[in-house]
Parts: sequence; C-alpha cells; structure tokens
Amino acid sequence: MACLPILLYPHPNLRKVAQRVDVFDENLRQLVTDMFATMYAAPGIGLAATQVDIHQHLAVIDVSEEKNQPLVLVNAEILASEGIEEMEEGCLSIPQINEKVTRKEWVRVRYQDLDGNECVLETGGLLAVCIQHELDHLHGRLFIDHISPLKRERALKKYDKLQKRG
Ligand code: K2U
Ligand code: ZN
Repeated sequence: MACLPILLYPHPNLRKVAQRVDVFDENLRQLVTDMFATMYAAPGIGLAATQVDIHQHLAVIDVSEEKNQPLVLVNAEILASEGIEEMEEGCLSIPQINEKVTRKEWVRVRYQDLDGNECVLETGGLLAVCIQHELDHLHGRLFIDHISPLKRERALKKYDKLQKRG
C-alpha cells in the first residue's frame, strides 16, 4: 500500500480526460488500494485517478465518518439528476481554497465495481456532491470552473500566495 503524489493546480494533466477501463485485473486492484491510502492520508473523502496522474476512468470515495464505507467507481456516468444544491467545496489538487459550488442535489449513477459488475446508485447529500466532483476530475474539470470569473480570480490569487509561501 503506497501513498501516491497528488497533482497540484495548475498542472496541465489535471485537464486530461480519463480513458475507459477495460481490464479488471490485479493491477487495477493495487491502484485502487493505493488511491484509498492516498485519500485517507490526505485526508479526503474522494480522489480521482486523474489527480494521481493516472488517466483511467476511476475514482474512490468514502464520505462516512468512520471511514469504513469505501466506494469504487469505474467507468461511471450520471444517468439522471435532479434539483440544485450549494455546498462549500475544496480540492486536494487546489489545497486551502474553498468556494461555494452549485451542483445537482440528486444523481443516478451507473458504474462498474472492481470486478467489472455493472451497478446503479441513486443518492443525494454529500455523496452526490462528491461523485459529481470526482467525475468532473475525470473529465478534466475542476470545482473552480463552476464559480464566477471574479471569485475564481480572487481564489487563484490567494492560492498563488499560499503556494509561494510554501
Ligand atoms: O477530489 C478531491 O479533491 C477530494 C475532494 C472531494 C470533495 C470536495 C468537495 C466536496 C465533496 C468532496 C475533497 O477535497 S476531500 C476533502 C474534504 C473533506 C471533507 C469534506 C469535504 C472535503
Ligand atoms: Zn478535487
């Protein structure tokens, strides 16, 4: 089990679009294990493969308090969504920046599990937000893409200062 380096904004590879996973083997299992170790250590409640510079359509999530409800989303797609909600979001690739983001309140997601079995999940709340955040990553999108240009300019100015301070 290894912690993987997380790409930081503005690394260009954060804008790459992930490729479909076709092989469900031991390598995929090892990658998922390492991604969960990386996520829990960050700490975070989600992590997309894009963030560790691996461009496969794969994300790991665990929004539970006890950190005992891991969810692996392979080749996930949102089939339906409803409502709107606003939540303050952060990102492990844009540390120390938090902004309110408007997203869908409820989603129906089709995905494959680690064995390649097709699954469908319907959810709201923090899990729905996290799923949308991670699927954004797999499409090369970041949560700052969803805020106003003025808020983005201010957030990135603050981020630059924090990064320079180290
Ligand atoms: O993908 C990531 O960068 C991990 C994100 C996932 C996330 C962001 C906003 C809202 C929901 C999920 C987070 O940085 S993980 C850190 C975190 C921890 C607790 C609550 C919210 C965010
Ligand atoms: Zn993120």
